[in-house]
Amino acid sequence: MPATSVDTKGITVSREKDFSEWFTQLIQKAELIEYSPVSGCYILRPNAYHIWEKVQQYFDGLIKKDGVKNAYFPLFIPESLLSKEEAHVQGFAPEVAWVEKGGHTALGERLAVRPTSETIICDTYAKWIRSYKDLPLRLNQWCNVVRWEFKHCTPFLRSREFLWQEGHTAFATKKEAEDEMYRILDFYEKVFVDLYAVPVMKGRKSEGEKFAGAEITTSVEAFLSNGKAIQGATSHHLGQNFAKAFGIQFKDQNQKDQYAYQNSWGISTRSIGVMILMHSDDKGLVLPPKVALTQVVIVPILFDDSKDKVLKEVAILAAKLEKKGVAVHLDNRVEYSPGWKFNEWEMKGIPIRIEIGPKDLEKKQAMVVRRDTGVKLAVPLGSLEKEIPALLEKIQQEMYLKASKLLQEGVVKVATTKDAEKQLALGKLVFAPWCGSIKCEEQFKEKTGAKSLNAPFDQPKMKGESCFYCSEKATSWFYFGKSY
Ligand code: 86X
Repeated sequence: MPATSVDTKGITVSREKDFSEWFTQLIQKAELIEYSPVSGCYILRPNAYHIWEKVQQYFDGLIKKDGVKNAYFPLFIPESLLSKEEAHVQGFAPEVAWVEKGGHTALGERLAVRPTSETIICDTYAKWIRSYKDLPLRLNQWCNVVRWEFKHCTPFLRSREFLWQEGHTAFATKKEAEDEMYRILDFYEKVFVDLYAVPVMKGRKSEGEKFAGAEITTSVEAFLSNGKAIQGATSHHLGQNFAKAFGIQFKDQNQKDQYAYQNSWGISTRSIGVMILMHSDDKGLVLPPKVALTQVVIVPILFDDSKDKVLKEVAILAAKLEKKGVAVHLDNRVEYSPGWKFNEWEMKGIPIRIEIGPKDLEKKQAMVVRRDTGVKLAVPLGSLEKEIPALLEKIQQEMYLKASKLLQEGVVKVATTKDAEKQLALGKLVFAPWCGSIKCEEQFKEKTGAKSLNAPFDQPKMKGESCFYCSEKATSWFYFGKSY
């Protein structure tokens, strides 16, 4: 019997008891991920790839409206190019994957499989940028990147190949560049809030946590119910660091040579992992309606004597909902029991399930069940067309509100290391005044396993607070937490 087949059985551990095993089972049983023969490389199945396509459409629309254009740069980067900017390669070198041969013939120069494309793009920009009239130059690419991780890999969260977009831009002035960095960060926040229903902490990274090639790194970070924070996307201001290394110079209006100011920014398929971890439960995936490939599943309750009537009615309903722009799936399979189907669609995170049987038809109603809350209510058949799109909106909003509450309740202001340790042990994030020194951050991490996440842009007014760790004068309030 299919009802007992292994691959469709529920998740066998609870989220609370074994978070990592729960996640591993969930992503396979919800048919998001299939494992591949290469360790650390995963197959994104249609349920997962659809989410990425939604992010692509949405973010691509935002940046294009802002004036960014898409392009594509090669996958292979010559070693000489990759080594050009010291700070850039430093620390990353062990993760680079290399192509050394074509067939049986050794290449004259090794080629890196792109881990990120600053070098090849800056090399190109140096040829294109001559005058202030060539600026700003703002390109983005949607592509895959490879980083040969040696730590344990996890689908979405840490994989050796992943998909992302990388934006690379050049400006005549620092001000324009910095403004863009913040605008793009706002777009990332919109992806998390509007699509993923995930609230984020938006802010500036510490000196220790920023990208070494950048002057300022900004990020959005999410907070999960296991007490851990996770970075969602980053937007960097590179200053003139790369322009100097790659000779990106232009003549300004006074015919004076200047180095361009640059940014780079990215969001990856890791963000899908953040969304899954944020919302899902012991029954499986919970999808925000905005990213669900199937938003509504209709499960007819079939008996021999009323089968035809019920099937006719659900087909009419499915067509009506589709016309309203709802992504509907009609589960007409006769080989599976309704209960079995309910479990399957719950596992897959479908936001709404509609059940219709002969008794419902008599009462001219359907049972509507929300995946996020489990709440079940009877809705008159005639109202479904109007009620279902409204309910999808409501689910999207309430998933966001629930996650916001978790974040709000998860952040605690602290003044001392002792306070911070106590709160972290309780699974909280801490918000603390900090002097900003790398030494404090390192020692605190040693002690607690928590690092700085970011400093929000709208800071509480400083009233001469001292650093929560070393008691020197604090320079800004930072979020700290255990993180992925
Ligand atoms: C840093 C910086 C930046 C564009 C982003 O964060 C968003 C999109 N790039 C990426 N970074 C590296 O520069 C890097 C370089 C090498 Cl050589 C590597 F093997 C791994 C890397 N990882 C991150």
